[in-house]
Amino acid sequence: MEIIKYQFQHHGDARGQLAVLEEGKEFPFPAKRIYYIYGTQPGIARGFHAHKALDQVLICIHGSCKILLDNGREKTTVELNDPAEGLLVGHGVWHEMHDFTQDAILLVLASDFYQESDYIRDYDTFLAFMGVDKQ
Ligand code: T46
Repeated sequence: MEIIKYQFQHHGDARGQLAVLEEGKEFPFPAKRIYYIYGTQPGIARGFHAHKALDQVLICIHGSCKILLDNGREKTTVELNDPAEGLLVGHGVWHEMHDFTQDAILLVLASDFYQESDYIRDYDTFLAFMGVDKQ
């Protein structure tokens, strides 16, 4: 499946680094909501759902973690470990986040406000939503 990543503007100098994300340039939608996941306990995986309409860009701004992406037909895993890089997790993609380092901070830009009704938390329901026959 296609992996879409964004490289952010990266302004480094002798003082350190500064990354910039501008809507329409480094990410594709107005971010109505921003949240972040941190303090993830060892061995814990999160996610295990897809969104019906929500698009998101995931940025691991500290530490690292892995993101499993699954469109119902293909699966792939992407490691995030660069604070100047974002991963698009579009709607209709089942995703699981795992292998968080203890210092990991996963920042998420979301295209809409939180709505539990936008979540598909059951894998068979996800396959049906995507029109994929269960193997
Ligand atoms: C996603 C992945 C990448 C809210 O009340 N508002 C919010 O904006 C969010 C994101 C969560 N919550 C509540 C809902 C649950 O009671 O926070 C609790 C934990 O959420 P959840 O179990 O869905 O967390 P993850 O890490 O499994 O998933 C989160 C996002 O919810 C989800 O949209 O795509 O990160």
